[in-house]
Amino acid sequence: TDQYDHAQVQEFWQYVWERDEVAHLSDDAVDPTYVLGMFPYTSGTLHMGHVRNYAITDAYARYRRLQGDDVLHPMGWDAFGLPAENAAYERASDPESWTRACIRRMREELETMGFGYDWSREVTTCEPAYYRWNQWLFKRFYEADLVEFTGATVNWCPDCETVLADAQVAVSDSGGDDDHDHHDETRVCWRCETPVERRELDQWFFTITDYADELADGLDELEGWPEGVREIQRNWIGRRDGARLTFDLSNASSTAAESVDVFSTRPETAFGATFLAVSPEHELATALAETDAAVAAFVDRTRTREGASGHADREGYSGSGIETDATAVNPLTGEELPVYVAEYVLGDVGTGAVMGVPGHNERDYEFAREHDLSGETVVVPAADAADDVTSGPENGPYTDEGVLDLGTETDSEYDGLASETVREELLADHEAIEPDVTYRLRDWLISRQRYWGTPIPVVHCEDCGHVLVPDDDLPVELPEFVQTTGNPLDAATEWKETTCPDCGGPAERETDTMDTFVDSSWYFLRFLSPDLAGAPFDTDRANEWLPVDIYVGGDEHAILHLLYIRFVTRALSDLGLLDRREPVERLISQGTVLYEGEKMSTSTGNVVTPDEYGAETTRLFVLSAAHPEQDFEWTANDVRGAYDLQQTLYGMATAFVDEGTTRVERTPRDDYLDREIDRTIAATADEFERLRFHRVVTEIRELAVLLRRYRSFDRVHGDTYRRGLLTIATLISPLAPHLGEELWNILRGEGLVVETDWPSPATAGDSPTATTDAADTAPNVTSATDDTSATDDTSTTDDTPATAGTDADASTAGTEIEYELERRLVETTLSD
Ligand code: ANZ
Ligand code: ZN
Repeated sequence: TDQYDHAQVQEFWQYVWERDEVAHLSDDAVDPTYVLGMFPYTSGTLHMGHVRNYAITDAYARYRRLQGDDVLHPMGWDAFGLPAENAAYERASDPESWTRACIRRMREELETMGFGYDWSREVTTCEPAYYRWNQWLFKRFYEADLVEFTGATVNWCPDCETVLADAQVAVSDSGGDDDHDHHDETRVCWRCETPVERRELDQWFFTITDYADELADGLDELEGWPEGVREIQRNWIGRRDGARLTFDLSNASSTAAESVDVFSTRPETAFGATFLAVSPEHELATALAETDAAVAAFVDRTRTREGASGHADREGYSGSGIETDATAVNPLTGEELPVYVAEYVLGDVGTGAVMGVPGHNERDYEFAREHDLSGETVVVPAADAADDVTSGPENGPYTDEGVLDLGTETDSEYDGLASETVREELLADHEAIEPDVTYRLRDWLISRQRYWGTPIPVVHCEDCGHVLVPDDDLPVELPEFVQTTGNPLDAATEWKETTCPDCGGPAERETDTMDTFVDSSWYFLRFLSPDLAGAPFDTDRANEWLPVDIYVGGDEHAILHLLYIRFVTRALSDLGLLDRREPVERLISQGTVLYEGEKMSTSTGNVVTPDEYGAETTRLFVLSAAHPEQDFEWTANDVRGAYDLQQTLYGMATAFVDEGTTRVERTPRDDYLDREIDRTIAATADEFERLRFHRVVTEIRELAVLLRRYRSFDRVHGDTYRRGLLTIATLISPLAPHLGEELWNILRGEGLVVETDWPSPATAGDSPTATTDAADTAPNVTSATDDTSATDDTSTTDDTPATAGTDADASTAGTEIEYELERRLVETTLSD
């Protein structure tokens, strides 16, 4: 029969595309369009999120090729990471073989889907030829002062004697100590369930905070990025403009320190400060603990708490704190304030100390309540300023701007002024108050005490300290994997023991490996010159080929990955290796594919394998279901609809070629149809540009309906009808490339649709969009859908009474207006 055999069609065209290297991009290409999907982590199988992601980039890449662009559309593997190591332990194998097997399987799956990648540019991050450049970049960053080696708190299992990643820490709610410091869950080792400790270890960092301002400011210019992503990044960087206030310690005899600095965004509220609090990590806490046993005990207990450092949750509030015997002098009022060590003050935010303003700050208010401290309201809403009520914050803090209201006892030049004005004047006038900025962003901790990652190219020499491995000795390759409780690199004695590149004495290799986000922070550059031996990428080519014109990926990468590629691009630019400072022009954050309301993923187990209707149906469906940025529900019915569309189009092409008795003389209908084809061509170009693939499909369905209608009136004019079908073949080819080729082949018998050009209008000069406006086409969508999915070849139209009845008259009458009326009549009938 005339069924479209998707399995056979897919296999055949994939073979032809590979043979003809249709997705290959020559190195001489001039400023190609760079289309990139976030490369997958090598987990072993593609899930629906990947399929959607890569269907989007492939559709756009193929569209740009039709438009005559050279297109860079590469693919690679994010191949290092903990899961490979875990899998190796589970299967008593090694991370490399596991990863290789995953890559083989996933590449096969990508090929089955017909995604058109330039595989000659494939990049795999676990290969020494790739990760040597991580090491090289680490060295350049080190030389540029962008690397730091400093203490950080890590999870430590005392039984396994190893550092644990956050993901390896499980939470058990048994055995919690129900004391007042709110820790009633125990964090345990994933393997042996021993309670996890926190340890301070020296770790490697990239000092991304050097670029905090630039990374925040740059967001304003990223017009091709979704505002949501920009806002998330802005919050993550968390720039806060404020002030640093110096509080003198009045009984300094008890400590070495003479003053404490605090950071505040509202320095004018210092008029209402009633206490001062420092974090358990603060040097004042350390000094006070030396002479005060109660403070010492408190500091000990809280220092290793969650949130003490790094990116741990900062939102949680704990009211625990302890009063010390120190007192501080309020620089604005001269009042003596009690000094607390408090858990809610974070060691790595601002100065690690706060002035407590219960009248205007939520957390200070909570703390004051728990510790019986008074509060004072010093800023009031402008409307209340006249009333002479200066009460404490009984009803909670007033956190907005307002007017300074110090009551009758205090006499100040600022009283009655707007809080913003007071702030500005204090910053300008007061010597204990200086402008200051803080950020939420922390430096990027790149150390991992793990095997399956890039070795950090450093040796530790007793005499020379840290010595970088010379460029000529890169890459520092991973030793063979051994199964052990701790970091296998620690156990690899032969590998670890080395000589110092400086003095030739005995030295030890660094056993930390790099965070895998380092691998993915510059991979888009490696695609430009994947085999280059002397440098990570070709600078001239990068300057010509960048930015990535369109980057598509899931929103789980909206923060770190996208921040890191922006940081690394800037750092490379400052190293003179790149002109650009922003890597990505247009970012698409794809929506989620839902299945019965839940996210469809490998981990939830509800991945639909595309076997039944073929890979192409999956592509066509995910692209036609919704705009790339929207979520949509996977339903069998809609999948079936995508499948039927393919069958219908295939049926139309074969029927035309098989029976094709055609007419030679043109009628006004042919003019009309030509104009409709032109309109469709123009409209779909616009939709492709905006990635509205679902509207492209709608346009194609409508054109198909029109063609069938045209065919039902009379014998078709061969050229017109063929042109219509060929247009459909071309327009659908970015979405359903196998079908596109098949239709093309049936109708033309030669050439490839991937190598053709975007169709040109038959009616040059006419405004192609003039014939039908949007309001006119909108109602057709349903009828078009119903029509094409309910029938499988053109003969069915003969059964439609309205068509049969008008057929004879229409062929002779044939003015355009009549035709238009007929069309609407038919469509009305169909939509009933
Ligand atoms: C006094 C004050 C009064 C504050 C007021 C705010 C409002 P946000 O609020 O997110 O912009 N802060 C400063 N250092 C801190 C630390 N190490 N740990 C915990 N909190 C800290 O962040 C700025 C505010 O966070 C600062 O301004 C400070 O409280 C608090 F009406 O100072 B503020
Ligand atoms: Zn040495």
